[in-house]
Amino acid sequence: LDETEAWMKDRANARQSLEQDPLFGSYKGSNVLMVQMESLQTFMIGKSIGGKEITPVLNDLIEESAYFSRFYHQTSQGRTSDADFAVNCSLQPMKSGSVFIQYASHDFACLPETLKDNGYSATVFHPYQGGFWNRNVMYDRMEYDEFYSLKHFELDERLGWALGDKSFYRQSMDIVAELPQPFHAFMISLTSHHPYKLPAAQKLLNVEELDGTIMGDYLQVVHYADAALGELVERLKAEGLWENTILAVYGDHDNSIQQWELYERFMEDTSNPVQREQLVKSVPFLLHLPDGAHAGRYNDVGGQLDVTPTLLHLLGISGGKPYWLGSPLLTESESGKRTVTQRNGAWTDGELYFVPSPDGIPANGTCYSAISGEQLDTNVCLPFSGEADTELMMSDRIVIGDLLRSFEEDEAVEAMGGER
Ligand code: GP9
Repeated sequence: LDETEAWMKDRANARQSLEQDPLFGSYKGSNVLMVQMESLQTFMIGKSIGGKEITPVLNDLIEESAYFSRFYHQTSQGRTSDADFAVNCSLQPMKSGSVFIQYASHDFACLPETLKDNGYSATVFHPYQGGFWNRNVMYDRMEYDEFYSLKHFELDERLGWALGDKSFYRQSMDIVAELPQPFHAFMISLTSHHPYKLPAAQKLLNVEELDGTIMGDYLQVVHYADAALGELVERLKAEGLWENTILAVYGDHDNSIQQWELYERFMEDTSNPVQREQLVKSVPFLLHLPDGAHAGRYNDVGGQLDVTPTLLHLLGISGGKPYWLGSPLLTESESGKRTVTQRNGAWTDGELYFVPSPDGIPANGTCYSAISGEQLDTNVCLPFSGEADTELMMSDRIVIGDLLRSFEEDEAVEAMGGER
């Protein structure tokens, strides 16, 4: 406990040292709308097929947002629930299973709870059965005021697994428009879920030779999901919320399509193993700030664990507590080198990319240049692999051992001038 708390406090102090930044608190009191888009990856952002942009809405939104072009999902077997946990609670998911299912009774300091402590309402929307990924229980633990699941929506647009994104956003916005402000609203989309099937009338792209392949279907459904996001943005504007809401949009995880020949359409060559690794792990993350300020491409690496610290920083809520692993991505202060650690022990600092071997022995892993893809001597990466493993170990101790409960007790004792 002491060792883990001390290690987490070092992380917290590093975050707190960034709070001298003029950006800290510059969006204090803004609403937060977070959209987690199902299976949305980075590789086709900005690309066209058959003469049409695949994601025209995202492409335009990126131009007026802070866009993190080297952003990675950090999920494992818990897929969508892992993305939710990593983003909102800024801790690593489990190596196997899902924190939402295995550790829903444990204490975490997730975004909804933290924002509620700062005067926000907190609401989550997802148009599927509330028991899936144990969301009913976990969202209660995360202290959302309300969870709107499938049973709360009118099934007036049947697509994919359940309700189409367009209707989902429209019905969710009917509720958001009435929420007490400032609000934190979290929408988890579903239509672009595997197996990516859409009725013919909804397939608006000409995917040329990809027609009839799973990649062709994926692009069609991403095009639909993108259009739905466009309707959500228009509705935010129509409700007068665009100017006082931070919109955060990110992809939850990869699309599980591992047929590399289907990617050749977008990438000149996918034979390089680290290029494949980066393709699978890269998801978009954009932050649209109320005044459209700080728009541009941010090329430092970042990951899902950094989303909550980034939002807290902008809202002026201190990240100086030892509850989170990530660090703010959008800061004018010098943040030093950032490393994104994957659950399987892979990591990148933007220059190096380390892929562990299945036996988990660091010396058997493979070290690459993250820029050129060239394979390097493993010894170049080895000195840093210990840090990634330590992060995973500390996170596991917290999640499995329910240590945040003890951290909070220690803080309460210290605040009263006592010794723990
Ligand atoms: C269903 C949806 C699916 O509620 O979140 O999640 P996934 O299968 O992608 O983990």
